[in-house]
Amino acid sequence: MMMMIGWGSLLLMIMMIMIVMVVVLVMKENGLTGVKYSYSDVISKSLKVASAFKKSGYKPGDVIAVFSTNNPEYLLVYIAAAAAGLTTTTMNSAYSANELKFHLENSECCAIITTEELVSTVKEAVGTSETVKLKEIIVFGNSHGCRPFSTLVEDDGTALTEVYSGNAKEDVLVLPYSSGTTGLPKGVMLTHHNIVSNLLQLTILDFDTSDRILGILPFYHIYGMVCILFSIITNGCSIYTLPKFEPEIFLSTLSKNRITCAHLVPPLILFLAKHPLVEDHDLSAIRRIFSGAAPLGKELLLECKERLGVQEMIQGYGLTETSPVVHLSVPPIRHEGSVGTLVPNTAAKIIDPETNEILGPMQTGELCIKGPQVMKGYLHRPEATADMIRDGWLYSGDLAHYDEDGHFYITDRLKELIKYKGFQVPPAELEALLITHPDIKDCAVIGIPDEKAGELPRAYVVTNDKSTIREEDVLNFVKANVAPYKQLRGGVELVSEIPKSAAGKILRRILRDSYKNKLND
Ligand code: 4UW
Repeated sequence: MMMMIGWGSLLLMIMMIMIVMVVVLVMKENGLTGVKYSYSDVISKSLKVASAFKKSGYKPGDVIAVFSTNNPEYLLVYIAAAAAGLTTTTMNSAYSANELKFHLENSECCAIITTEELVSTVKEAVGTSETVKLKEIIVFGNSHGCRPFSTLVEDDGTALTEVYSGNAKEDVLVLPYSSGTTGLPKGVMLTHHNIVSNLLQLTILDFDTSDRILGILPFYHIYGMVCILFSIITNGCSIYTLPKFEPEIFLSTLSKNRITCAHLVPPLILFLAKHPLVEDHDLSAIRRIFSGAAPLGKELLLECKERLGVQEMIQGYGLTETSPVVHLSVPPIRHEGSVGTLVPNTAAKIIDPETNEILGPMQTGELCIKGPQVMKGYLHRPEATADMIRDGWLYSGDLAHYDEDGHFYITDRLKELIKYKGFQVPPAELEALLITHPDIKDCAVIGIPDEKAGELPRAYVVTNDKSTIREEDVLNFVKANVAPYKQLRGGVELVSEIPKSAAGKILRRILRDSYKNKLND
């Protein structure tokens, strides 16, 4: 049985391990800042920030946003918000002002915490919106007209008389966004119960307080948020944060700090397996590498394992909607291409997507999931929630099979989602943007395979009769409006019509097959 505990109980767990140092390191453009917090620092500072939130008038259920690259203070915000009963929503730090505006409006957040570099994007997003009702912009550092985060950390703590402990199964702890199986990004309501359950499910992995973890994957995405940042709390490890990937800094952080566990995505594993720079660094302290968010081929996994001499290459599978972990290839690992077995207290079934019939071992179908980590639902989207969770089962939109030993293999995606380097690129979002172009009358976006990035977004565009726009114009139009990771790196093709079903649904499979055929010609 999963216990009904909330974040308050987690804080108590931190207190128990607070003698252990959490060493955090942040790098800025010009080198290391070397900021360090111990666990006791994290608790005392978080509670002060929570008190400051209370003094600002934020009440349980209010939403605050973090729009930032990785830094150690991220953890303070998450814990402070939880202690004050607030919900934290997060978004990609590469968002354009338009993308940010949608997120701020949709999540109805009352405050945003951002970096000096991103303040102008926030101001642009707020400035063009009548519905964004931010009470304040808080900044890590200093920026004109914004409240420095340091003033919250310096609060006297008096307004927080007790750590919030509401209803663990109802209260939303975090609100990351995901497009799910279809459509635009939606707020994924993950309760205290969801997150704490998943952290407890993750304790099947033996971490040690002497483990040193790399925090390079973004803390705004569910993988970095839960599997990396929150899980250090349950494990008592140290974390070394990095705001972005730069080959030399990435490698020297791994080697100088004798990192023992690195949570990565397939493109970073490809880098470690192939890049010549790797030879110049001593990575012998790494005992464990995690991979998730996108498929990792067996050959690449073995190549990286062999080159680095890593004992364990662990794959994890899950979705934002499942907090995220559903499967883990827990050591000893016998099936290298697999995402492993189900984590405790979780059930799965594979069904035929056409008939809903439950399939047996080695039969491929849609993976459905049940467990305490399954989201409460999508914010303000009951119909999208009902579409994804039916009879208590979450329909993942992924195609998978399992073998006789209960090891699962993710083989394809049924849903329309594209993943560029593990980041979500919802085709519906790009299609909605493309159709606003005066020369475009119809369009469709699909993902095409790419060795380095996993997938690249590619657009098929039908132009108006008198239009003279070319592929390049479409590329530039998209480039000007979206975050860099959503650009049409897979190209643009001008076509005379978009294949659609009788009900008007885009037949993406036909476009994918036609792209494959073209390659083979
Ligand atoms: N293999 C193939 C995989 C895999 C995968 C995810 O952006 P989201 O919503 O969420 C994530 C979650 C990442 C994650 C989960 C559990 C875990 O242990 C871990 O680290 C070790 C990371 O990215 O995207 C969800 C979609 O991403 C694909 C799949 O299509 C899923 O529906 N996906 N993990 N190992 N595909």
